[in-house]
Amino acid sequence: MSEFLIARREYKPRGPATLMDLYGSGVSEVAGVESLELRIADLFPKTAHQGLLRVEVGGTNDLAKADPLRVGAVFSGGQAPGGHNVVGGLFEGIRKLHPDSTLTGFTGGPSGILKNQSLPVTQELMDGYRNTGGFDLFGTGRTKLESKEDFATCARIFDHHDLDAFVVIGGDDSNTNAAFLAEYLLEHGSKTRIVGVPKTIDSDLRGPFTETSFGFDTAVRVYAELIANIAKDALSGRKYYHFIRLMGRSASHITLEAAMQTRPNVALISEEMARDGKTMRGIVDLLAKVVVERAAAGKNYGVVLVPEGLIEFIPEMSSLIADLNEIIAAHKDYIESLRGFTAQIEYLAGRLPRESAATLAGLPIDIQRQLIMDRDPHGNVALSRIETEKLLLELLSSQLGELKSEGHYHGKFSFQTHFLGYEGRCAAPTNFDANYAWSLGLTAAALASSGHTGYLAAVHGLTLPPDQWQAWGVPLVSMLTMERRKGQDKAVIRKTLVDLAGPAFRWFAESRDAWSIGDDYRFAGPIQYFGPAGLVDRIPVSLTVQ
Ligand code: FBP
Repeated sequence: MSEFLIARREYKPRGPATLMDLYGSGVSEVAGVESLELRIADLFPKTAHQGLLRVEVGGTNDLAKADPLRVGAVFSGGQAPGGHNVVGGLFEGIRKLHPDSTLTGFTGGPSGILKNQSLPVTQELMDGYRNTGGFDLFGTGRTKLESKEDFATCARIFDHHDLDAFVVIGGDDSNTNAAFLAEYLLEHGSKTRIVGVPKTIDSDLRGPFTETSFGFDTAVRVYAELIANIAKDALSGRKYYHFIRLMGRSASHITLEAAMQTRPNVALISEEMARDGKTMRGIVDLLAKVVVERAAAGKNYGVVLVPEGLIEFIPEMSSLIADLNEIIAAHKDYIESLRGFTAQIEYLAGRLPRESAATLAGLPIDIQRQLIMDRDPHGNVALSRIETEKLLLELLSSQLGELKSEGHYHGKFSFQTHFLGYEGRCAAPTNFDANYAWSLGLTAAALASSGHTGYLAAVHGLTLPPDQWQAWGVPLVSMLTMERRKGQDKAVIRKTLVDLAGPAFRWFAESRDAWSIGDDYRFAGPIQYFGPAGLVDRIPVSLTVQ
């Protein structure tokens, strides 16, 4: 173990007072059922009637247990800093309620359940992982559990392990699956209760009781440190534009937060581009304007942030992706049987509507290739592999060339590209994420032991000191909506996008003009794990602005 990990292990996560003494707490239903869309209510006859739960001291459903609890857990989807602390909180919580309670981790993600691959969590094991990044304790994966056969296998495996509860630590898609699994298990008389935990660096699993997901804070702080370093480099060398694509799948929460922390010259927010109906050409115009103005001020350098999901929000590109998704879903086997990229692209182009075929044909070959790559098991296009920043740069370079030939631009345009994503997903959690994830684990323990099923563990009030946070159980069905996936209408948890009327975006929109021409770069610095509270206990800026 490194000196850092040894020292960091000593950090004792903080959280709501109610969770710190689970033995004296209970879970109460505090609000009735939300009215659900009929198509969704019909899919969930057993769980659609469930109301909001709160974990509180002396709640109606006493948590103290006469018998030990047997609980299982799995990581599902992309890594997010704090995952090990969720497991730590869950383990501590069920052992507080009964010292002989056991926790079994299923390995390699949801496929580990189907293959019955698991390991027992012990105190000694947990001690080595407390406050560490990564999901390496159990591993993770993106297998989607959605068929009746998958659910039947889960029921059999849970029964084999005699599990009272099972905790899914996952994002929107994984928690959607958790809602269906909870319903299936109830319907088939299984005793295993399902609890979800909101995980994802993308922070797109938000709701009235979930201000962000765990992992977001740490990941953005890593990116902000790197962006600020790059900005210093740009300012020192004065010869490059740095186009930095940031992870985050569809929503631009990561880019918005990173921009608030670092103040780049331009930060594109996908949701705003979509609201304004910006085409690819419109976005390139916007970038060209900044480059031309900066050149006039003698500045041939700068920093531009590009969210990885941008491409899905550009009207012609989103139509193309939707059309491709439908064709790929319907003809997957045939397309895979075609030999080589050219044959595949010709087949797809021949089936696309005319406008989409024209859009596809106008794209560089590399981007075409990236757009038709395998979808993930949830039907999502692999956004992290689409080099949107390079597409923008290709178009921008040619536009600047035209402007130069017309005498409107006299600068020099050289660039560097970066993609920041995987660098931040397994960093050691910040204090905020360490506390938040631990509290979510404890909340999951409370919900698991109270016998409720089909709930998302939620910890709310995150701008307050951790001991004032509140713990909730939100019915997963209340988060569902109908969406088109893989060519079909499906009940899914909708990704929460940046709210353009919300305080964080408004603050950004009011501040950014000064950043585009000035060099207002803010040196965010690295995550601090030791030192004064003002440095170590920071929380995401986007949560604090009013
Ligand atoms: P989750 O939604 O599963 O948490 O994944 C988040 C994410 O990091 C996205 O930001 C990114 O697009 C994707 O995972 C990358 O996936 P993979 O790890 O499969 O390359």
